[in-house]
Amino acid sequence: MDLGGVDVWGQIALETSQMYVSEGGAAKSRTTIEKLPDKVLLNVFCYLSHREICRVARVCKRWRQIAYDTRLWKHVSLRPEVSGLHVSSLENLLHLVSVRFGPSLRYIELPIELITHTVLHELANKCPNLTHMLLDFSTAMQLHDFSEMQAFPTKLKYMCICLSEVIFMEGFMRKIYNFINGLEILHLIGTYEKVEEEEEEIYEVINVHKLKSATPNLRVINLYGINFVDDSHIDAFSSNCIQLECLAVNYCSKVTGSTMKTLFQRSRRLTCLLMQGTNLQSEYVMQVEWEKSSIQELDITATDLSTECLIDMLSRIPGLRFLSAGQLNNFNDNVLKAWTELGNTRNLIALDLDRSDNLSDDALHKFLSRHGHQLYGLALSGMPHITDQLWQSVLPILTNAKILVMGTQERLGVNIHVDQLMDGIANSCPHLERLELRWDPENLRFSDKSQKAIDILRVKCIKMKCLSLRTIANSSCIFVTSTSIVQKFCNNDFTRQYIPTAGIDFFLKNISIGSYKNVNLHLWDVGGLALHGNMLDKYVFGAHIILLVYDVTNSSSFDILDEWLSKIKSFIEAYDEIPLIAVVGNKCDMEHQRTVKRDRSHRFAAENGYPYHDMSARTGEAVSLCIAGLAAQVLGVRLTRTDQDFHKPIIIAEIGDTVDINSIHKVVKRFPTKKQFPLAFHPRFPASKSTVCALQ
Ligand SMILES: Nc1nc2c(ncn2[C@@H]2O[C@H](COP(=O)(O)OP(=O)(O)OP(=O)(O)O)[C@@H](O)[C@H]2O)c(=O)[nH]1
Ligand SMILES: [Mg+2]
Repeated sequence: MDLGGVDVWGQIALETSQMYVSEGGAAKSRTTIEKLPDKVLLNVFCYLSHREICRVARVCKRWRQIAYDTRLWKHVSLRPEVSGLHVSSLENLLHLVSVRFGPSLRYIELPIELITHTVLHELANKCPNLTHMLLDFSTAMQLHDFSEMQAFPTKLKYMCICLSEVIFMEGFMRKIYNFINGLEILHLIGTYEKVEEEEEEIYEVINVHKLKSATPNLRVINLYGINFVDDSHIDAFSSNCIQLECLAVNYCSKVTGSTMKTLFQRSRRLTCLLMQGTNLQSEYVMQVEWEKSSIQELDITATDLSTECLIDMLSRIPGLRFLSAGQLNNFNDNVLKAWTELGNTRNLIALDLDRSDNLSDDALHKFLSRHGHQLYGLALSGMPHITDQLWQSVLPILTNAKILVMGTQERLGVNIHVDQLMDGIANSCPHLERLELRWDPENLRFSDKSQKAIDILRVKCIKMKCLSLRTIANSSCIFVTSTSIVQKFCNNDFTRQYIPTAGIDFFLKNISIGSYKNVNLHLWDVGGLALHGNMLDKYVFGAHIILLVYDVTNSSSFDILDEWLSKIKSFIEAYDEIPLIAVVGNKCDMEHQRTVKRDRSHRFAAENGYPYHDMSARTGEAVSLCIAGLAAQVLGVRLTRTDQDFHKPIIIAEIGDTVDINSIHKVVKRFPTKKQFPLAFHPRFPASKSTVCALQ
C-alpha cells in the first residue's frame, strides 16, 4: 500500500520534471516540483494527513526533511482506527515526542497501549505547549501501572477521556488530579454505541465527583453516552462552577433532569445544554426557571417530553438561538403555534426538526413564513409529508439560509422535482453553504436540464462548500467468511453439521435501521476455500462491509487472517469506495476452549484500524447487532435505541443448560413493544423444545 503512494508522488515529480514551458519562443525553462521553495512545500504538506506525510517523506531526502518539520506535527492522532498514525512501539513514540513533536505539539491523541507513565513523563518534559489531550481507554483490557508516575502535562486546557466499561480509572486519575486544575474543557466519552458488549451490571468506572473537585474552572463539560451518569453528576458539576457555559449529556440514559432546576440556578452563564437521547421527565423540565436562563442552544432530540412541557419551556426561554428538536413525537402544531404566540422566537437562527413528523406542513409553512428570513440553518428531514412543495413555497423567505437539509429515505408516493427545487434554492438563498437532499433516489425526478440546475446553483450560491445528494441506495452488500454467522443472521438457524462452502452462497435479509425502514442486506457467504481460488477478487468487488471471521478456539484460523487481509487489501486499493472491514472472533460461546488470546486479536484489529467483535453463531450473541451496526455505519446513521433492543439476541440454550429465571424476565422486558414494531418484525419466542435464557 505504501509503495503505491510513493509511486504516485514519484510520478508527479517525474512528470513535472519533464515539463517545459515556452514563453514567446524564448529559451525553454525547466519547472519542476523540486524547484518549489521549502516554504511552499511545507504549506502543501499542511493539507496532508500524517499518514500521507509519512508516505511522501520517502520520496527524497528533501521531502523527508520538510515532512519532519515540527510545524507539521502540532496536532497528532496516534489512534489508527480513527485515521491516526500507528506507532509500533513505545520506543518509537518516545523518540517522536522528543525529536519531532517537541515544543510545537499542542494536541495529541493516545490509544490505550501508548498511555504509560513514561510517555506521559516525556510529554510533560518535552512538550511544554501541550494544551489539548485525548486519552482513549475504550478498548482497554487492563491499565498500565501508573504507581511511579510523577509528571503529567500541566498546561492542559482541554482533556478528553474515552472510557472503557470495565476499567476503573481511579488509580490513574488520582495521579493526575494535581495537574489538571487548569482544565476548561472536559469530554468524557462513554461506550454508548458498543451496546453489543453491554453488561447487565453498570460500573462507575470514573469518580465524577472527585474529578469535578479537581477541575474548578470548567467552561465546557461533555459527558457522552456514559451509562452510569445520572442527575447527581449534573448536580455535582454545577456546584461551584460559575464559569460553566456548556453542558452536554447526550445519550446518558440515566439522566432524568431532576437536578436541572438547581443547575440553572447556579450556572447563570449556561448558554448551551445538549440532552439528546436522555430520559428527561417533563415534570422536572417544567420546574426550571427558564425565563431567567441565558440558554441559547438547546438539544432535546429523541426525548419523551410532553406537548405541555414543550409549550411551557419554549414559551419561557427568552433568547433561544439554536433548537434541535428532532424525533419528538409530542412536538406538534400546538407547540409551534404556542411558541410563536407566547414565546420569544426573534433570536432563533437554527432549527432542526429531523423526524419530528407530527408537525403538519401547514403549521410549518406558517411558522416559516414568519421566521424563515432569520434562519441560517433549517433541517426538515425525515418527514415523509414534507416534499418539494413546502420547500418551494418557503424558499423565497429563506433568504439568509446557509444550511438546508431536506428529504427522507422513506419511499414516497409522490416524486420530487429536483430541477425546479434547485432553481428555487439558487434564486432565493445566495448565502447557502451546505445543501443536503436525503430523498430516496427512486423518488427524484430530473429533467434534461438537470445539468443546468446544478450550474445555476454554482453560479448563484457562490459560498456553497458542500452539496450532499445522499442518494444512498437502501442496500448494502456484506462479505462474510462464515456460513454459521450468515445462517444465524438471516434465518436464525444454527446447525452443528459442518458442510464446507464451495465458492460462494447468497443470502438476503431485510432490516430496518433508524429512518431507513427497508434496508436490503445482501450477504455473500464466502467459503474458506476461496482464499486460494482465483475468484476472490470477484467476490470482494462491490462489498460495502467485509467481516473477516476466525474461530476463537482455532489459532490457525486466526493466523490465516493476515493472508485474507493482504489479498483483500490488494483488491480494494483500487476501489473508489473502500469497504468497511471488521474482524470477528466466532464461537465465543466456547470461551473455555479459547486458544486465540483476546489481546492478540484486539491488537491485530487495532493495528489494521478495524473494529473487533466477539460473536457466537450458536447463541446468536452480537451477530445481529454487530451486522446492523456496521450497516448503519455504511448508511451514515446511528442505530436507534429501539433498533438496538430489536437486534439484541434472545439466546437459546438447549435443555440441559442452566436456566436463570431472573434472566428470562430481563430478556422478556427488553422485547420491543407491539406499538414500536409492526408485527412482521416481531421476533418469535423459540420453539418449545428450547428454553429462553440470557447467557450474555
Ligand atoms: N459452538 C459453536 N460452534 C460453531 C459456531 N459457529 C460455527 N460453529 C460450528 O463450526 C463448524 C463450521 O461452521 P461453518 O460456519 O459452516 O464454517 P465456515 O467458516 O462457513 O467454513 P467454510 O465454509 O469451510 O469456510 C460447524 O460445525 C458449526 O456448527 C459457534 O458460534 N459456536
Ligand atoms: Mg461456509
